[in-house]
Amino acid sequence: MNKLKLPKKLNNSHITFFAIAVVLFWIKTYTAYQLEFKLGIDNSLQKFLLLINPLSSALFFFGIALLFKKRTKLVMIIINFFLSFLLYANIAYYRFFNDFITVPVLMQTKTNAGQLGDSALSLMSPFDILYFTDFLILIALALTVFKKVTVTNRKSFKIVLLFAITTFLFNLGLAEKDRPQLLSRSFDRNYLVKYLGAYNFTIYDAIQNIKSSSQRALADSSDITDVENYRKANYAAPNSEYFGKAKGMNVIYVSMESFQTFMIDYKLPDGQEATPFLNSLAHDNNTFYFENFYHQTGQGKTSDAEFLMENSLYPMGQGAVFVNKALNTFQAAPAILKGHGYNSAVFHGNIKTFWNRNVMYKALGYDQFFDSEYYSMSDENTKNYGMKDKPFFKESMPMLEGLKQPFYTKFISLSNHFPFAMDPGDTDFPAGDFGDTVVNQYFQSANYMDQAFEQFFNDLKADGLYDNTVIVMYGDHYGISENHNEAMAKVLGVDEITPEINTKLQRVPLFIHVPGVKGGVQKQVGGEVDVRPTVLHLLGIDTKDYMEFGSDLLSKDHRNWTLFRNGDFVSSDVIQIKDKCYSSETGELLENAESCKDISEKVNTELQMSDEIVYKDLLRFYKPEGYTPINPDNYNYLGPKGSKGVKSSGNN
Ligand code: GP9
Ligand code: MN
Repeated sequence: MNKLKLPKKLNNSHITFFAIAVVLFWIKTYTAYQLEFKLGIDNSLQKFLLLINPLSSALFFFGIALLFKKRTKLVMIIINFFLSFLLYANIAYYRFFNDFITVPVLMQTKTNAGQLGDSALSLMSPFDILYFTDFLILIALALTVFKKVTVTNRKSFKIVLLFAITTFLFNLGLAEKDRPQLLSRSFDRNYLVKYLGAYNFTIYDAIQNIKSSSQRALADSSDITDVENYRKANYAAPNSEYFGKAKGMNVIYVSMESFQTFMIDYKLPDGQEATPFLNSLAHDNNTFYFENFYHQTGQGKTSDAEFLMENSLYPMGQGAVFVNKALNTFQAAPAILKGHGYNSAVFHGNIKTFWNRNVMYKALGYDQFFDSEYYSMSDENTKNYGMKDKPFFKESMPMLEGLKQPFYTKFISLSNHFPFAMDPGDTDFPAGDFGDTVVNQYFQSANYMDQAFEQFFNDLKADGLYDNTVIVMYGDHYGISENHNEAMAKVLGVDEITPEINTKLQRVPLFIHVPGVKGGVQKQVGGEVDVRPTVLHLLGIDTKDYMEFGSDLLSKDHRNWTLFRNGDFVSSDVIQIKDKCYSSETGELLENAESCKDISEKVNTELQMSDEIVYKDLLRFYKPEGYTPINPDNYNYLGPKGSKGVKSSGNN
């Protein structure tokens, strides 16, 4: 080895040592990405980003070593060791959990050590030592050819740092181009790693956790008192006509991806209805169909809708509760119902890490999570993020039938997602003709979803579950954004989309089908936050002791207004948009904004209180009467094959 000689100029340069460290590390990380992780790369920009993302990390971290005057090589080797160790830890963890290590995972060492158990060794192979090759090469070089190199200066550090930052910003810029709001929405760890790399992901994750835990640390039990008082003063008592009418029945929630109310009973110019099945459901005798029901989601989209429905709390103004607050204490519907003998499960044909669901569902108390691993994710069966609705519901049936009853389940449909393009052969329904591809395709895509729901209902009838199951179906959030308002004006046959019409376009359908109970079209104004008390009251569970902001839609005291996450709101009389007050009926601007003032104050109070609960994790200080807290650590979602030496999913 000593004979190995580099040209003198290079040999004397710490920069050469640095460059070797960077290149080796870059190659290694990229190889690991290719061999170990399923990142779902689907275009050439993503391929390129994956290739360059280890570079900015390598430049930055190894660049730190250049700050050290004397022990540059040693520091570089130590840094390499830590980064290699982090990469390898992620590799081993991913082999088992199909997920990346996060700060909370590290903090839950008890659970994770238990989960890894005996399997830890079987996840490693002697060849894994290759993931430390660069580390070993650096040591060898430092002891031989670079033995005498000591010179360094801070100027080189500055240049390297500048280069690292430029590479990182270039990387981030391209990533944001491909996936807007990558950092603020932070929907999936796989995405962050794919776009920014495993090391940058760890830094991002650490910053998020520091922010979160400092807010939490400052809170104490007295912070919940105000919320309790507000809650008592605003509680809408159950309607005796409906309370307990569905007691002991199974519950199925269906999240209808991007589905908006304007579609119900809508006829295209040629007279065709895109959603004949849902239209008939809206007029079904045993269905409560809420036509003035609004989504209240923020950046967390589908996951925010799930959060609202199951916790009756509001989502965060920025980011997603599912991602940023998944370690909080919640008293969610599945956990409440567990105390009433229910078994719970979620069905969703997408990877489990999306929206951090595999972590959040434990905090919500879901016994099982049937994610993409349980479905045949063939090219034919999938689109956008995952399973198309028809094969999704079909393949879910045996899993649903296998559940212990009574069950509380949630099916998250997926194929009616932006941009709503259909695969050839999946539809013979004509596209709309409104001069906007997205809007035109929406009709075809919604029609496909409608057929999938019909097939699901038929299957439920065929296997006998239908008559003993409450089915709650809700549109999760808008599908067609304001960018398409020109076409939407044509769809609705109006000259322009006014602020009032735009607000009403935020309506999403809510159906609650209760066997044996007379329903009907419901006019009251409500939002996703109201669903939990409505459904729990139907099941005979009074929610008065739970910290929630919803108001039972069937209660005689239902408040008849609903708010949006940005502070706007709608009631049966008024609509407030950006501090302006309009009449709900005519849409005209009301000069005397007094009519909006009362509700406006409540809206601000509620959003603020809900944020307090979420940001400060206040439910950890509160135990509702008769509620048995669940422990998220007792839940595991290990996929269809399960694993040796690991507890099976669920129960305490
Ligand atoms: C992905 C699905 C869709 O799993 O929930 O996500 P969205 O973009 O609608 O939040
Ligand atoms: Mn969605």
